[in-house]
Amino acid sequence: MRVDVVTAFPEYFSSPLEVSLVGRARREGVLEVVLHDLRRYGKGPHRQIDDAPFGGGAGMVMMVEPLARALEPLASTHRVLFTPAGRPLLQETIDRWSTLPALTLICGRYEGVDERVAGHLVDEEISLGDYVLLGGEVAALAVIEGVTRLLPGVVGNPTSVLTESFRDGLLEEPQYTRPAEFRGWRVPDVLLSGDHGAIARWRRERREERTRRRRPDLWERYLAGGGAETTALDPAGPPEDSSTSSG
Ligand code: JF5
Repeated sequence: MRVDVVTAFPEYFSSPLEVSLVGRARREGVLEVVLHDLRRYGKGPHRQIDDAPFGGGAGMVMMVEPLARALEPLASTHRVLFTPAGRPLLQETIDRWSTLPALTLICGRYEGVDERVAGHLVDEEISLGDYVLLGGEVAALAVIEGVTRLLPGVVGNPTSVLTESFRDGLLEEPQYTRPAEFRGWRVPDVLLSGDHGAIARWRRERREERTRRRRPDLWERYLAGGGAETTALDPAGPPEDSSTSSG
């Protein structure tokens, strides 16, 4: 997969693209990232990329022309502009993008981006979350990480299974590793019991409790979708419905 990034700060991406699984995916050729320095397309001797807003007001707005010129060779790719005014980034968004041959990530900056960019030069406007950053660079890196872990061969584990836990609509359960006791802080006894049924029930209960308390929005959707009735409690899956099976 190829990811193009349009940014006024290409050096922002140096280390994050070198280390960890993203770095390895790039070295192995599974992922290609091409950085485009927006300043190269800036106006005049100062390579200007922003200007004062029409109608007045504080701050500066990213100009349409530098972005238009930077995006010209990328017109055949799926182009995403990061802005707090976009639709929220979800796992399903990343799943969808991870199957594309080419994705372009455009990093907004300043107090905004000339609306003609969103209107004529991009396919989607996306927000990383309900907070304001200085630029879209962190959002672009979040997408690169999210997409990379779904590319074939990047994560040893079958990733479809990992993403599945998010798709069933619950937060993850608490996890523990050795030692079983540290400073008197004990790992829950059930996890040491060897009783796989009890462990599966405990995990499901912790996931439900966590989701109900921390994410009432996800909890409502989970209940509306049938809750545990429609998701497998154990790897064998739910029992068959005798009224619809052939036997
Ligand atoms: C930006 C105008 C872009 O702040 C963000 C952002 C927050 N969630 N997702 C993106 O991007 C930088 C600021 C102002 C456009």
